[in-house]
Amino acid sequence: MVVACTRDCYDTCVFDENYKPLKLFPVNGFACSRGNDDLRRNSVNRVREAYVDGKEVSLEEAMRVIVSKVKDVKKRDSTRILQISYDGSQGLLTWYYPSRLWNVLGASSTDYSLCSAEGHASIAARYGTSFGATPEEFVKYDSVIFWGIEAAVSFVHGWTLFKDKYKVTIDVRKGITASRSDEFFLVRPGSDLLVALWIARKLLSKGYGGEVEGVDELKRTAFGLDPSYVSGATGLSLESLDRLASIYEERRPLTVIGFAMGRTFNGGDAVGMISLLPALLGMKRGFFYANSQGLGIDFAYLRGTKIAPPRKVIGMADIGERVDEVDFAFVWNNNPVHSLPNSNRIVEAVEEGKLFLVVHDPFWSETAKVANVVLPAPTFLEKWDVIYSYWHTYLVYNTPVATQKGITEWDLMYKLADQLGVTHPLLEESLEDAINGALRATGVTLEKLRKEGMVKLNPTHVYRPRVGPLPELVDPPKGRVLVFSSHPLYTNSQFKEVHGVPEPVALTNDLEGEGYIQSRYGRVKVKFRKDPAIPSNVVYMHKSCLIDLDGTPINALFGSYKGKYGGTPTFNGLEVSVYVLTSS
Ligand SMILES: Nc1nc2c(c(=O)[nH]1)N[C@H]1C(S)=C(S)[C@@H](COP(=O)(O)OP(=O)(O)OC[C@H]3O[C@@H](n4cnc5c(=O)[nH]c(N)nc54)[C@H](O)[C@@H]3O)O[C@H]1N2
Ligand SMILES: Nc1nc2c(c(=O)[nH]1)N[C@H]1C(S)=C(S)[C@@H](COP(=O)(O)OP(=O)(O)OC[C@H]3O[C@@H](n4cnc5c(=O)[nH]c(N)nc54)[C@H](O)[C@@H]3O)O[C@H]1N2
Ligand SMILES: [Mo]
Repeated sequence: MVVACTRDCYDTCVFDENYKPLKLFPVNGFACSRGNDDLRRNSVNRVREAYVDGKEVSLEEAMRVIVSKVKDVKKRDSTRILQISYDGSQGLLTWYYPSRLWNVLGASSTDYSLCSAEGHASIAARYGTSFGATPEEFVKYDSVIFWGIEAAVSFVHGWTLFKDKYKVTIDVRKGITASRSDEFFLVRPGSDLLVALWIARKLLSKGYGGEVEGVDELKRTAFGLDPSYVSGATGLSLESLDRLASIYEERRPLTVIGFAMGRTFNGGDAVGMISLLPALLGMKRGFFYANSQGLGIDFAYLRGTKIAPPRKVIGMADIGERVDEVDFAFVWNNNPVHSLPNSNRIVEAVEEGKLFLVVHDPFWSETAKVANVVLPAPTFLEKWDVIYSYWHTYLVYNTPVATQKGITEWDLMYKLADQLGVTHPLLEESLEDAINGALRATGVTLEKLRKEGMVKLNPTHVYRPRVGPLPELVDPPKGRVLVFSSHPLYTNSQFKEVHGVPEPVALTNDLEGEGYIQSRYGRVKVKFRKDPAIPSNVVYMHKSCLIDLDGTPINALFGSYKGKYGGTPTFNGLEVSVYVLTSS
């Protein structure tokens, strides 16, 4: 019997029934601070009852309100209903399966682009799939390049596997990963494509690249680069750029590409080009980005989108801007006020009575706090589910270890369907059949998972690398840009229960005191702290900072600017101006 930490994290740790981390590779008997905090967090800040307009009501009453609203909006235009979910829990039943109801109803859907779609799509354009190295393959390398990833914080188990190995970091600031690496290359934000192209040029000029289809076109782009432009734009001397190429040639490192890279300026092209570097050297799948899309799990089957495709898609980058197109939003497993661009517009639409917002969450998230209806959800410690990892290849049958509070996502879906009077084969398929249908290509059944607790998948992929779409050479941002990274104590907006609401602190190398960050979309008030390690062109914040000093979401700074491959909002590299109000 095992429990999986179902949160949005590379590691997806697995615990025994006493909630001790398994000694099994790659969990290796330890968890991060969040994994260690989970049991005590489980009883704090919980949504315990249902609420309508801030008043406690019975679940039945809350559902009556939802049903009447949905019927009303659906009569006019079902696409004015929007379902919003993301990766608060990585359970197949918690996250994916409940979409069926909204797809059957003809509601609008998001594009699930928030975190990593940009990189997935760009790598898939070169390899057919974004599936890269597995943990078992990580340990075969004796060196690693952490490219745009604060791995020592965001990917603790992956980082630990390289403890005694040669580590190189490429980042726009000297973070923990960079400080603990053998070599560090400080690049200008959004210039990674040029760095990667320079390395490619060096390797191509030495005759590498023969196995990669379309390499002649890449040569034209790479050999056409002006060395002084590349050096100026990236902030790296030609010696440093050449040094990186030699590291690739001599050490043949694994390249770990951060999700953060897909959210940078021109990040899609950068991720694609970086992922190709090992292929130029003939290293088969010598990169890692995220393996979720190559496990063989049929997520579309779970969501029912093959049979009932969403009638309309509003990209996650665009929801704030297009909030006028929505009258009713149903949110679960996501905290949009924290995480979506332009989220202040979502809050305003609710406050103005233009948007009716329903949130199903175990905790009082920032979004639950402003919602019209709030419903209590069990945490992953309180319900069974099937969990996958985007790094290792174990599928886990999660067994509850605490008494259930609230209503599961699937029971809520069945009840709402029943009260709405909708019937559809997608809503009649049993949970077991839905899981087995989604796992068909993996050869694993729910029965086997239940019996064994966890089962290792062995996905196979054809390896035929190609250059794919040629990258666009655009100038990186020139001014100060905003950059985010993971906080060691929080996962996105989670863990305020243990550590409090993170202060809106922004690090720069010169400012101290309260002041504003201003972008072309909005303005937020923060506390500036001086940190000499931050380059003068960077404003750095933890991505768990949610709300500014005046109560405005930090994401008021963002608009619908997004990547061209997967539509991921560009959270890193937005040009901002900063100014201090009072000195302290
Ligand atoms: N502790 C903890 N772990 C987490 C999470 C968490 O919230 N807390 N979140 C999880 C989730 S949802 C995700 S997506 C992953 C994110 O994990 P990562 O991919 O590691 O992303 P970040 O931690 O956001 O930041 C990575 C680094 O990118 C750098 N960076 C920013 N812009 C650029 C650029 O233009 N070029 C280069 N080279 N570097 C740049 C930042 O300075 C930062 O050091 O981590 C997961 N793990
Ligand atoms: N400014 C800025 N914004 C960003 C980023 C950034 O770097 N900068 N990063 C982006 C990234 S990488 C990501 S992944 C997103 C993350 O954004 P979110 O998806 O909003 O992240 P989480 O805090 O993980 O929130 C998920 C919500 O799911 C709830 N939840 C957890 N378990 C369950 C469950 O079992 N059932 C239900 N119903 N709910 C559950 C949690 O309580 C929480 O309220 O934010 C993005 N937004
Ligand atoms: Mo993410």
